[in-house]
Parts: sequence; structure tokens; C-alpha cells
Amino acid sequence: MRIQAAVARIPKGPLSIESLELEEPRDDEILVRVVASGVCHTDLVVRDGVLPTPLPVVLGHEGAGVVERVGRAVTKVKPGDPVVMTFNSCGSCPSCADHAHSYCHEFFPRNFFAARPDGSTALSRDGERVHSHFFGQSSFASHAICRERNVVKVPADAPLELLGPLACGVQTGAGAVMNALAVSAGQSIAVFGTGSVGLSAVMAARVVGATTIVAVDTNDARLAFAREVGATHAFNPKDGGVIERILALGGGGLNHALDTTGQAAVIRDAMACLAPRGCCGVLGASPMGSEITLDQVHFMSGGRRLIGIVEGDANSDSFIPTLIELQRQGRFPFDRMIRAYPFAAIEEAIHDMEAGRTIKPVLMM
Ligand code: CXF
Ligand code: ZN
Repeated sequence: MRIQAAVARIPKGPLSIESLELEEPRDDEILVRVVASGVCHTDLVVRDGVLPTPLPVVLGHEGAGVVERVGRAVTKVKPGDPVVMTFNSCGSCPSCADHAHSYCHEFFPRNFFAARPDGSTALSRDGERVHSHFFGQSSFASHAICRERNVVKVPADAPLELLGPLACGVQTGAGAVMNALAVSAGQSIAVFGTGSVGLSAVMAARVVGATTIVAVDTNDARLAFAREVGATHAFNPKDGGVIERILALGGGGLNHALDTTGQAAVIRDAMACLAPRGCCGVLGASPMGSEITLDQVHFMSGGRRLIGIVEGDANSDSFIPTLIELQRQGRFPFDRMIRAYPFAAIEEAIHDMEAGRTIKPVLMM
């Protein structure tokens, strides 16, 4: 079938909306009419050629839409079902067997190689091969093909135009707090970086009852927003002394820290804010080969921990509906981060995100 899709053709170049040919879904595949797709920072990192995704490719991995057709082997969803498309996994490695599918041993090939495991792609333009299946979906398009492993059914009355970001950014931040760090009532956390992932973490920390929630960012407007959605303290590194100001809050340091920036210097600061036995989570995309340096004695002697977190440790089939219900109850207002753009304005959406004008752009297909 003919579809409209935004194609990344040259590293760092603009995404061009083109008419492409999309293959029929295979037996184990699901064709989704995309209603809306969030834009994630990782889409831009990949567009810039920092990660090994082949071009030309259709990016996008926060798709929400309606199932249009399913292959013969598909039983999880049927035509007409409203769905969100999340990250992909193999289903057969030790992590998948353990329901830890964000730590799938094939996470990188299944999400970043932008092809089926057999190397084929579902997209083409006049015989030219265009890479599909980015994060098992390539959702910057009017239609996308996914599989049972990365499709999540959502309630029929849920607002599809808002749900795409739950597939990656929001799930990542909220899941880091609720699942990976397992922050509990009365505990403390600092969140470094108040983009959509960091703000989702702040909102989740409030939901679980953390009593000290520190937001750290160089953007004062974002810090003000962070306070509105749950931060009890907001510090701008430009004012200096962030570590000292956090340690002055008492308790010998924080129970938890979360770096959403992927910057080594920030991770080092986040570690420095931890109390003995505190844990710092790291989840930002950084260039291959990036290294972290730590104060080794401080790290070891307090029994502090540093962990990598992918997609918030989420079991998406249950976690995404939970976040939808929390939003419906007014307890997790992730919708406040979203600004909608027509699909044709994809470049404007990306520029606004990069300039810090928009927290989370969502493209309306
Ligand atoms: C990514 C971030 C970089 C590591 C893999 C998962 N999340 C999606 O945007
Ligand atoms: Zn993402």
C-alpha cells in the first residue's frame, strides 16, 4: 500500500515527507494506522548518525494508532483495536524469558538496525530500499508495521493523540522511578535534566510519595514547570553549588539520583549527591564509547550503586495502561508536556524540541 512517511536520508539532514510503498504485514505482523507519534531525543541522535542505524530510514518509536490488519498468527490484537507501539524485543533470550524485555540480549539489533531479523525491510520508494521496523515500528508515518511483542492494547476511551510518548520517553522516566529505582514513600531523589524523561520521573516520584524531589536543569522555565508537577526543590547549576545545596537538604545525601542527560560530568555530580547505600540510575543516550569517571572511594565505601536503566524496566503491557489510568485520575499529568503538530510540520516540531521551546512534540498523522 502507499503510505506517507518522514524519511531520514542524510545524517543531520531534514526529514522529508515522502510517498512510500509499505509491504503487507507478514503472518506475525500487525498493520497499524498511526494516529499520532511522539518525537523522542533518540530519534534525533539516530538522525545525526551517532548510532549505527542505516539510512535511508523512517524513524519514530512512540506511535499510537488503530490496528488495521493482522497477520494470520496474530491473536493479541484485532482490527479496530486502539494501540500504542513500544520498543521491540526478541522473546527468546534469557532476559525476555525473565520478563525483562528492555534488557533483551538483542535490544540493539531489534530496535536500531531498522530491518526485520532476516534483514528485509517493509518500505521502498520506486524500488529503492528504505529501512523500516525502527524500534519495531518506524512510526513517523501514516501506517506502521509492528509485532505482538511491541504492541500494547489501550482502553477504547483513551485519548490516542496523547498516548504515543508513553511508549518510550514517559515510560522510561516514570519506570526508572517506579520500577528500576523503586522509590518509596518518604524517600528522596534528585532528577538531573528536566526534558520529558526527567519530568516524567518527577511526576512519578510524587505519585509514589517521595518527600524530597529535586529537579536540576539549566533552564529556569523547565525548573518552574518541574515544581508545578511535583519537584519540592529546583536547582540551576548556573547558580553554582548544586551538590552542596543538595547535601545541605540533610539525611547525609539522597536515597536516589537519576541522570537523564547522558553526560559524564552530570552523572558524576549525581553520584556525589547520594547518601550511603543510595542508587543512581543512568538512562540517557550517549555516543558509543562514552566513559564515566567516579570518585572510587566515595562510590565503594558507602555501598553506593550506579545502574543502567532501559525503558524504565517496564513491562509495557501493564505499565502503559497504569500510566493512562494515573493520568485519567489527574495524578500523572504527562499530557501537560505535549504540544501537537501536524505531521507536515515535523521539522518545526524537531526545531522547537531542540530549542527547548517544546518539551514533547507529538505529530498528528
Ligand atoms: C534508548 C536510549 C538509549 C539506549 C537504548 C534505549 N531509549 C529510547 O529512546
Ligand atoms: Zn525513545
